[in-house]
Amino acid sequence: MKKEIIRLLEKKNDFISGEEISNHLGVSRAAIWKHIKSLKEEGYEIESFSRKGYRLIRSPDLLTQNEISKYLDTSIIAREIIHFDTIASTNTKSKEIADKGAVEGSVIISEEQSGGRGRLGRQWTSPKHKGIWMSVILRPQVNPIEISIVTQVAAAAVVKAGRQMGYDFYVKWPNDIMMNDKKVCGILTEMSAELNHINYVVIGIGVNVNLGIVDFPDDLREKASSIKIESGIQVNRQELCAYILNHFERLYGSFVRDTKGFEAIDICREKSILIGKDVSVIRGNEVFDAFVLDLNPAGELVIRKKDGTEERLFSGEVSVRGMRGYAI
Ligand code: BT5
Repeated sequence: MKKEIIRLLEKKNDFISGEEISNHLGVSRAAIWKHIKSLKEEGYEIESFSRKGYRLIRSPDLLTQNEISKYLDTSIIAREIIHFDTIASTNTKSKEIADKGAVEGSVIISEEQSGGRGRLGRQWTSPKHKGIWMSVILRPQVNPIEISIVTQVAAAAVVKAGRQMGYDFYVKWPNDIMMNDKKVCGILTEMSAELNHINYVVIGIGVNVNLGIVDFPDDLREKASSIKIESGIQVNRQELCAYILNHFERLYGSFVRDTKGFEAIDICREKSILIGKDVSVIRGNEVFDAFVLDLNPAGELVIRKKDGTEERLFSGEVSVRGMRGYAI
């Protein structure tokens, strides 16, 4: 109901009487008043005068279902959006609710994470209202060994969403999105599976949207950045968030159909910052230098080692560093 009220207020763009709203939506004026009160508590600025009715002055910059759905064009992904003001980690929360049976496509978003996570127990800085910290719950009927491609599907969705808004993103295999050689987004894929059956997959996407330099801890300032810092423009988080989900639904749909994810891999290859570069590969305790030849259709990084042998790297197992710095 609140969503419908917001839509009416937006459409009118002027005062609209309580009577008109109640006629439109078929509920009492008292009920409308209650919903308006609750919207105000959520941060909507709504003027109300007894004879004129209500007028929307400003919607809050929040990643709620009400706000994101204006830009959404999906049928499965984000059919349910659960929004938090603050939470430890959207991936952890997603796993909790997926264990209890949450439907495929459920999206968990938080304005802030107090314990945001990267891979291998690393931390993810997630300050309030500055980024997109979200996770998507998936239940793909594919073999668990195919699933690492989903990270590339998410990366390609972020690249396409960025392109739609005029930003040029690059991919640092397997899970970083870069702007001007700095990390502006990270992806964390986690899975619960049996030997040959997936219970669920959680894809966590963290995008540094409107963070300023001071929002990053000192040790990250060299290698991390935000879209706002790199472009000089305050970015509409709601729009970017919805576009990522829109593109993700299409690319994920085609991955589930053929388990190949060709379009996503093509995008990651086209926008790869590693192909054709010398890198340092970190695999467990082993560190070695290599030259990156390609990203193959299975989403594996094809490298040539110093002794001339070629190897394919699976995303779960390695980190890749540039020779001069984090990126290249
Ligand atoms: C990642 O791990 O890049 C995956 C990050 C996924 C974050 C999302 S937010 C929503 C969802 N909920 C979660 O709890 N997580 C996901 P990795 O490749 O391991 O990179 C982690 C490293 O990136 C850290 O050790 C830092 O060096 C660096 N880092 C931390 N916060 C960052 C930030 N905001 N931007 C860029 N780099 C960051």
